[in-house]
Amino acid sequence: MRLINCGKIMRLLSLPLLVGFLGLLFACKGGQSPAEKVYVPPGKLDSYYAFLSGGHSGQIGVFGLPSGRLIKMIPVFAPDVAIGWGIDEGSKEIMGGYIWGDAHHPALSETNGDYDGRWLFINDTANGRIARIDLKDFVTKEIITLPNVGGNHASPFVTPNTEYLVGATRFSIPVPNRDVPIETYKENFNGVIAFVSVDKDTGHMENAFQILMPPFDYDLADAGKRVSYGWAFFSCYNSEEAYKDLEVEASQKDRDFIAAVNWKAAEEAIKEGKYKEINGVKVIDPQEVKGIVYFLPTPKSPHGSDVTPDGKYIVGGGKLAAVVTVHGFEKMQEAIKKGDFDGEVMGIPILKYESVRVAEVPVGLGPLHTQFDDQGYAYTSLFVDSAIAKWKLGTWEVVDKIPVYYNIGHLAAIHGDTVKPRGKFVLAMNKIAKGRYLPVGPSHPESAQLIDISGKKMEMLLDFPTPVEPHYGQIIDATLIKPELVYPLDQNKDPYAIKSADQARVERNGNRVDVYMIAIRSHFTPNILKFEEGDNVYFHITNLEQDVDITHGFGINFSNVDMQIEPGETKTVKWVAEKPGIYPFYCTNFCSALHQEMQGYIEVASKNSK
Ligand code: K7E
Ligand code: CUA
Repeated sequence: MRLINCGKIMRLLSLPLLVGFLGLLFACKGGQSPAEKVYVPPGKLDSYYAFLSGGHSGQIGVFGLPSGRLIKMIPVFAPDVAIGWGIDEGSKEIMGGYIWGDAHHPALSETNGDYDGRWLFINDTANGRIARIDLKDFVTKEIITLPNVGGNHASPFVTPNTEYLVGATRFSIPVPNRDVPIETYKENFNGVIAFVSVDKDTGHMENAFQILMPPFDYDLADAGKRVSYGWAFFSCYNSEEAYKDLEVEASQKDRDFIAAVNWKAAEEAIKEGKYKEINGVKVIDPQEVKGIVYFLPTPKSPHGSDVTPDGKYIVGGGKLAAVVTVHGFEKMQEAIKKGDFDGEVMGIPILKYESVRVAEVPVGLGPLHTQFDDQGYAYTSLFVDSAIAKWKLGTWEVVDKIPVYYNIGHLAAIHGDTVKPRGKFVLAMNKIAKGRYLPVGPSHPESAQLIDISGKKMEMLLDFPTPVEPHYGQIIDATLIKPELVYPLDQNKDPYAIKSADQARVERNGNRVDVYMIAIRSHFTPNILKFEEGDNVYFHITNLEQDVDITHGFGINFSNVDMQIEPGETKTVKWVAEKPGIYPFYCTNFCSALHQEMQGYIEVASKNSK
């Protein structure tokens, strides 16, 4: 007996089931989970490079996004014993005698206002420098000092065709630096805004010119773009000109400034010889040369200074305010034309606030930095609120807010400070990220958080730790970077390079000994070396490999010598034969099945043994 007609029931059910199943499939596809959005399967590559500054570690962290995987640390201002950065002669010279730096703001080179993937620059707040990393091999190639700049913090933001990198004083000092009483700060101290030119073929940096400024603390900067091309905008606090107890004394005024610099006009002034030379740099004094700098009043102790992708607006993050202030570039031009001034400082006109301000956007507490997407929205980090506010350009309304953990400093969107932001994600770089990871002692790892910005509401996707203190970061489409994977041996122009084992040799000149050595799987030639006590030995080692990722190391026992030599590369390292005895040396980078056999001996004979 059949109580139920199964066939009929199945027919009745099948249509709704099918619809339901398809619906579910569709919903899953459209609404990927956070895990799916950041998952990069084994063997697959990330879509973006994120370059995050390493703060006072003096390095740069390279992360893949969306996975958040740390790919590489690039040593810049600090030694790295694994690769010999700061140990071999070439990198020691680039580091210029310092072993630390405070790296805050990575800046990718730009062409027509968008990242071009050629170079990465970064400032050193501590010792007033800018470094250039070549993205062909991710190696620091050059470090330049900016004379007269005390604490180069507002740096090294690039102009739209990388004509210039900017720099500016955080800690005013006497210019030129000399011994004066600190109490004469107002009379004797100065800030400086610096422009460093970049050779468009080689990337080589030169101090182009500087502008003498009042002794304020210059904080962040951004170059004008599109309509505001030819200008650059520097936030500053401490217009009180305090030199002690800044926490209180530099927080008195309700408004400080964004300094608008017409760098095209400055170029003209330099051509006309309107400068004086201080410490070898051409310096323009705004008391003598007019029309170069203007002050835009900005509440309160502003931090970030960010220009919108269309170049029409300058956004000031009012650190001690609850708003970001938006200035209009056109309004600024009109106000300058009309002479709409409210006094001046050191010959620099202060524009009337009402004449330049377009909006005050009530984003929340402690606004610091602003980035942009491809849909006309801005994203502002809120340090005090520990949140990101999303707001609309043009209507100036806040449309969304998301908490971050905790105390966000900078944030970075994909190409988020260029003329062509790509949207998709914003990365929060949090300063005081308590308890986000397994505890490792009193100092908790800082944290970056990846947020999906493609929808109406921001969505938190991922947490990952960042080395030391991430200040700024920039995120670039990975297809724009095409690193070289080996150095072609036939193009190796190092004066100490040798191209085959039969050129290997030892040359003595007094107590200077030059060793021309090759490294190739799995031996060094020569590998038995005899020196005399007191010899200064220069090892010039060429890695003859042309296979990808076959790197050799060279480390000497009982010494500070270690370095890594990449395929096709020559490096020189100095070692002093201080004491008689036997010194093994070996390849420190695992390179082959016989890596462990890749070794040699140095014998140092005592002076009186002959
Ligand atoms: Cu940490 Cu750009 Cu030095 Cu802001 S800076 S937070
Ligand atoms: Cu060469 Cu290990």
